[in-house]
Amino acid sequence: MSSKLDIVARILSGRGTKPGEAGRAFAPANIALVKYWGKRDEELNLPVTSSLSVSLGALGSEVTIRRGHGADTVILNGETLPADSSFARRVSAYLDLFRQDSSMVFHLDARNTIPTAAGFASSASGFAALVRSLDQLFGWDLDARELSILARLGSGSACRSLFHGFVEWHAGEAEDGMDSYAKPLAETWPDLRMGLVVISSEEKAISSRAGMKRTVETSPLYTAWPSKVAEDLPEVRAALRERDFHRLGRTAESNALAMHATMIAAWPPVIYWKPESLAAMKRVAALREQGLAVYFTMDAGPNLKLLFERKDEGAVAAEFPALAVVAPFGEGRHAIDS
Ligand code: 2P0
Repeated sequence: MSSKLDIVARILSGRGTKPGEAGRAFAPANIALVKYWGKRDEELNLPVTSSLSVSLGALGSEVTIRRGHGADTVILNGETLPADSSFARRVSAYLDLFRQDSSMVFHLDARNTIPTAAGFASSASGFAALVRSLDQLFGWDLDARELSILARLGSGSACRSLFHGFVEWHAGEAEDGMDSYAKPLAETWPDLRMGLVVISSEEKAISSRAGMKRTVETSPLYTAWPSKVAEDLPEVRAALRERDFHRLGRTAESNALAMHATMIAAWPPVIYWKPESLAAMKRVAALREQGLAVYFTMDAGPNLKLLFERKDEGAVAAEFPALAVVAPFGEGRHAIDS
């Protein structure tokens, strides 16, 4: 079995080893339309299934990394994190993969261009931006596949945040995961909109990492998940090719609900929904009954992400007054301005 260090050594062999002054990079956040839920290898973050996401354009993370002195420092949105905080520890453990000796320490400054309270922020854009900034700092000049694999070692969904637009993470089959990485799709959809319905911005009680592990280990419904993804991936690819919004929306919504069904059947159950989440889901269904083309997706949390098209933005926003609207392909306004 390969360790993270084995994979890093293989990818970096023959690459530059002399760090420069600094590295700085941006990576977008991403929202899955066909979800990643469950690993076949927890060390390497190798997924059971492929997944497909859309990146959120200018909304994501910007990371600057420099060589430091003494001990690693991690600044998030202008605040220095305590070294024993879970995020700082996770970043330092990841940086351990790249230290040439124990005296090599780093100073990392990460800024989210999405307000954390909006609930879109995730580790995905952070690890993707960190990998790109390390590539600059060390002058590795890695290709997209190698960058995506390194990002996956930090957080599975980070391998998709290397790219803009629609992105597919190919699960791969190799034990060492060298064939498990993300690639951008050619399709675009300038009129596609995503709206965030914030139900709660509190930190969740169960991390997605722990939630997916418990689901794989205990949920009797998990065996159905790979076949659900195998049906949904070609549906979403076809919907993107044909710009068929209803096909996209219903597949994404059904995929998210199937994922939540697997976790609800775990033991102890993994339930991220709040009563207000369910109320919002029912509102979306009622609006569809009235003829409005709106669907939702949900991740490992209580918030809903609405899918609709530009022409319906006014009608959807009227029903969800605090809606933060994102244009993943950059046209139109970004309603998120913290
Ligand atoms: C996704 N999620 O596809 C799914 C849907 C949450 C629900 O990817 O353990 O933070 O770092 O590989 O990537 C969240 O999981 O987990 C996630 P790790 P990650 O977006």
